[in-house]
Amino acid sequence: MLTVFSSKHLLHHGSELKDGAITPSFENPQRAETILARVQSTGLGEIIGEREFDRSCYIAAHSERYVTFLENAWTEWTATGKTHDALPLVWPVRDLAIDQEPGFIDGKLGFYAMDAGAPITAGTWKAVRSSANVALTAMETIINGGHSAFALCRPPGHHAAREYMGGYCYLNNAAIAAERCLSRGAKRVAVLDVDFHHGNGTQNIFYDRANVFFVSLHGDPHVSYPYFSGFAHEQGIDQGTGFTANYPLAKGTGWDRYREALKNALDRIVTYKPDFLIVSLGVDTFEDDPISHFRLTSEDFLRMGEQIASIRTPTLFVMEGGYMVDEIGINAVNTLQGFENNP
Ligand code: Q9C
Ligand code: ZN
Repeated sequence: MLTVFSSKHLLHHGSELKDGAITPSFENPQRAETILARVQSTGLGEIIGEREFDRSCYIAAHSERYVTFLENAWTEWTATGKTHDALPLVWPVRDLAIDQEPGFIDGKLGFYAMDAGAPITAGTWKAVRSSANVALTAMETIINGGHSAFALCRPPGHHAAREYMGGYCYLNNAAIAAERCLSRGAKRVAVLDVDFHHGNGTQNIFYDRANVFFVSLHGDPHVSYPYFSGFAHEQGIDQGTGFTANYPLAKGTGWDRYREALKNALDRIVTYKPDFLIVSLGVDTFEDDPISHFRLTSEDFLRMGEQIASIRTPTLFVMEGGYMVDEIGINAVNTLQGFENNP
């Protein structure tokens, strides 16, 4: 399988607000480097760099003003004399005014963020743009006839909505790739999100759409981040009704229960008859993940890949989460090898 990767991800390394303290982010550069090393050592396939894409490709999935905010945020932040990472500190919840963009960076950060888990640093925008370009480059090879590809994206994207960042995510790489398929002639695209956390951003972008079927398996939001999204009753709205499917799973879910939910999700995707499948591949469902609580083993990721391959649809894998760095390469590449080995 072809891998697309950009060293520009190294430009992004920041902090997050966790358990009441500012600490180095679990989402660190070593994650992508470890996956890359495993792709190389297993001989998964060719590795290529990313192409440049026009900013209009990002605006297919995000608002123009949000992309402008991301481009300028570091400059506006440092113009106030600050030198450390930017994190938001106030959010427009419920009845507060959301009718206009604030005129100052502190207000903008809260306006365009769902949490304090997506720091803006000096290199963030360059890394974020390269991550989206990695997804677009890999998608392009499938649109042009390839059967599968791996977009080794970092930072991840699935928590990023049309107009906000959060959960380590800025641009929604999977959603941007899905929009690209549609603009290149696809009629229907399915996005299968197997990251431990609900892909609230992808759901938000496609919630009222029938041409993108979004399906997510994740930790029950009653007790798991992002808490405010991913319940089973969220199934889409207007024309999109029935084209979002959520499978919240209990703490401690292991392969037996996961496999059943995945089978059900894949059956629904087959019924939908998508031209392309995009997998938001988070491996934070791993038993030793430091911030999640499912119990999949490294072996289980092989089976997950086999099961995804069984629906015989051109498939783009987009890297999302996974924080047990020691095993992240094994788990991500096991999924891809499982997919390739399916007879
Ligand atoms: N105690 C992704 O996997 N922090 N983002 C949760 C739980 C945010 C995860 C803390 C986790 C975001 C792409
Ligand atoms: Zn995750």
